[in-house]
Amino acid sequence: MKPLALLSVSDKAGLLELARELSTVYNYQLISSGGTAKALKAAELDVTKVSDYTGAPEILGGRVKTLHPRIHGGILARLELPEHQQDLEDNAIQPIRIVVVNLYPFEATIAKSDVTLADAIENIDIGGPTLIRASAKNYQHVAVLSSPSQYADFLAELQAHDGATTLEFRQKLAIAAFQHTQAYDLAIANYLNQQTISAPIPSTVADAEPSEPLTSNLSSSYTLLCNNPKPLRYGENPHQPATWYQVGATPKGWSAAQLLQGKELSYNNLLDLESARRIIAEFADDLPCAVIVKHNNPCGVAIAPTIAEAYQKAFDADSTSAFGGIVALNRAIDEETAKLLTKTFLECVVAPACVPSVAAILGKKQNLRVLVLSDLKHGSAETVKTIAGGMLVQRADDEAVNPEKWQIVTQKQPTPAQLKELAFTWKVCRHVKSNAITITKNFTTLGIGAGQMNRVGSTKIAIEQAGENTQGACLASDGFFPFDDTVRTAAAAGIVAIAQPGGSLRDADSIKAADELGLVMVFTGVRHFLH
Ligand code: 93A
Repeated sequence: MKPLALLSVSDKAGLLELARELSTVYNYQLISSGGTAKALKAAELDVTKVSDYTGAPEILGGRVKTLHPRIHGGILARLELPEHQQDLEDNAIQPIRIVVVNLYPFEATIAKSDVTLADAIENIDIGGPTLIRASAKNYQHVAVLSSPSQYADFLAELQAHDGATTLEFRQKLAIAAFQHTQAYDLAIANYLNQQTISAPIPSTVADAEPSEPLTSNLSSSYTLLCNNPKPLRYGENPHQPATWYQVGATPKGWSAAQLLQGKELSYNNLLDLESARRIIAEFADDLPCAVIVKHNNPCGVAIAPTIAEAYQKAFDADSTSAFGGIVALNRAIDEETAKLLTKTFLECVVAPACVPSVAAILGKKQNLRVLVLSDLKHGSAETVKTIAGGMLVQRADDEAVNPEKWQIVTQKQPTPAQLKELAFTWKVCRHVKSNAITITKNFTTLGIGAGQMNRVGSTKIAIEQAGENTQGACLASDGFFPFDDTVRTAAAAGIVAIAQPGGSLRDADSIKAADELGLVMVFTGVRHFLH
């Protein structure tokens, strides 16, 4: 008796070539579901219909085609076991050792603009994944092909091993098979989940189209991460549809935060909140600290004996930029702070808790979004960005700052107070977009230069923002100084101590300039580019 190879494919690309070779070169008996059998017959290949082999017709309009013990028994049998052999014999089952399946095109179906829920449901393949998973489970004996892209390698493998496959090869096919069925099921789950979400809130911006959740456009590599899609009003701009996904099965981070009052969170709110959270996380266990973020960069950060004072200092650091800002606090919002928060227009405030009596005070600013996030410290372990045809994943830059490892490179040594200030300015600086320069005094930011294409440019912006206050202040730079110009510009403005990574070919020039001008400089040995 010829060995059986089962073929049941929706995408018939490459099918005939593969089937012909299996049948004529390797002497397999082909067995196929209705449509596949028809295609093979039309090409004059010798094929048995599954329904003829099982004696069970395809029923329910094709919903049951291959779900039969004579098929699954043939796939799952372990021929080395006498009891399996016996079962096959008793039930007139022939072993099936090659299975070629590709699934109903669910993702292509839901991508169609006029798709109905009924169409989508009918394109949920049940028998196909069952064939794939059964074959993959029994990879010790069965080779399973779940995509036409595997056919060429498979034929090469047969040719290289006299019509057989190696265990290693079959194991790789099994891994690919389980990855494939997992992604397939996730696409179904995401789609069905989307069907239960209420329509996005209509935009008040005249030209904004209501957002469509992006699930159907996401490649399977993203859908693997995504849960609970929540349509956002729009993305960075009104013409950009956007969706907020939870990563993982359990709500964590912003997915677990409580919105106590205010409008729905926007895409930009979430990005700014996350930037603010990353900075406040640096000071989570510190004295009371307040952070104000605008467009993903801090415009004010301060530490003070009370949270109200810290907020006021952060606000005064750059009150122009603080308008419309996002505030993060490392202490509960108390009444005094609540009163200060309502004095100006802010988009959001987040704190680890909220004193109950502040509800009435904050309630006066109905549009202010007030969030409680009990764990401000922990973010994602990785960051993800997309590029054409791919995505970049890296470990988050979240290692704790350790001044004990810093190297003092100038003749002048920092005082203990200066060292503390340098640690503060450095912790803020690492969260400013590159090229980043921060100038701080008394644990308060005075000037921040962000996102400039050259470092001196950032320094000048920070100095200008700080104004007269730079006398005696500390400065941090996220990257090393390629020349001594930043040291000279800083010294001229009255800066007394600098923290920078070091590591430039011309470090000696910067150190010489700092010594000449009587500055303290430390090398942190760590660079903190942020793009
Ligand atoms: O409707 S199903 O879920 N029920 C089944 O028993 C079954 N068996 C195979 N879909 C089933 N298939 C799928 O049919 C395969 O995954 C493949 O995509 C398709 C091939 O059908 P045909 O050979 O009739 O074109």
